[in-house]
Amino acid sequence: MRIERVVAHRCALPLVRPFRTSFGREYARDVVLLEVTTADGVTGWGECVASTQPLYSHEFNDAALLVLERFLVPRLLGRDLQIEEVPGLLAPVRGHPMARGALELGVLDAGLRAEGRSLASYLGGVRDEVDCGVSVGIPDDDSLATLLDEVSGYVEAGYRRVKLKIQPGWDVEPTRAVRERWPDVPLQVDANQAYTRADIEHLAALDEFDLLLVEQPIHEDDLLGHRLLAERMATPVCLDESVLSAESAESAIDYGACEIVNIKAGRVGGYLEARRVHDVARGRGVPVWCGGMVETGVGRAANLALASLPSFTLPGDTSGSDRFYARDVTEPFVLRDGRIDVPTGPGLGVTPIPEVLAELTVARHELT
Ligand code: SMG
Ligand code: MG
Repeated sequence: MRIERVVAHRCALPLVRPFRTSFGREYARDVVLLEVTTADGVTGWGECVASTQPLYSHEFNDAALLVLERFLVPRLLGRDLQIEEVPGLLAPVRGHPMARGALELGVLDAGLRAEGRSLASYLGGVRDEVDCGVSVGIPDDDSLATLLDEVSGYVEAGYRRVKLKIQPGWDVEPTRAVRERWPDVPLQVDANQAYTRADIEHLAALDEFDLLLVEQPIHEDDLLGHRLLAERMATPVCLDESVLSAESAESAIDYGACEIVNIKAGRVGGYLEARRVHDVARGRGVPVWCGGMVETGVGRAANLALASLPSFTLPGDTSGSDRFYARDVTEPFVLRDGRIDVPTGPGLGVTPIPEVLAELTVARHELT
């Protein structure tokens, strides 16, 4: 296939409620969608999962657009390529995995659409529906009542697992409150690096709540800290931000810093690298699950395809579109009995609805 044109649509999507984590609070999602067109006139879509500000990681959308336009898109433009060549062609550009992942996804979608093949089938999916979890932010008013009210809505909606965002001052108490109210709900917590090695004893207090895992409690560079925590805690330690490639997943697992892996394609540079992370974990008997970055239907479709691979044995942050959006850019993904169907159509199986995309778009950038 030959890539002829790449257009970035920068969209603003209001969230149904603010999403607050240990690193910030979002009221709306700033999303870059890439429209990739081939010389044969086939169009594919990719989503960049960075945000306006570099708070989850170093990436942010202004920088992603710049690196795409100046360094990434030119590496693919006008040449005959196979999907499998894309990571290698983009690899010389260091860092910026979310920008690389967005472009790779657009090319993947276009290539698979041309072949009439679904992303799940291409990646090696083995499930036609996936178990879904939901990520619950820190309430705006810091109140347990607000938290319980929100969780109650998700439990009633049928989610198969609940993840609570935690930070110092918002950890043991909210986890206890949720566990007491729902003794059987599969539960886990995510700190987004908010703790240090000095907090290991404090974090070990979470053991009493029978959690599936504790996600990225300590700084992403501190593998020793995570290993010490894993040795101290009965609850499995899961890494998110620390895992940037299949190689880093392998190091973290073999070092003893990571007993479960959260896989996000954007964090590792795309869905092909995400599959490599899955394969490394699988080879070591380490369970994985699909993380989320508050994606629109474009990225959500791809995550569902990824989550259909065999070692995704834990429910992912693959919630229904209505968890975040009253109106998504694609047809919404809807939870049914706590699960969502893996798209079966060619490529992503969904596309942005032109009128909705036009309404949500705040800027359009020709990247070619
Ligand atoms: O998409 O459901 C979702 C969000 C899941 O909690 C979630 N993601 O660290 O895992 C994580 C956070 C990062 C969100 S940054 C926008
Ligand atoms: Mg996380």
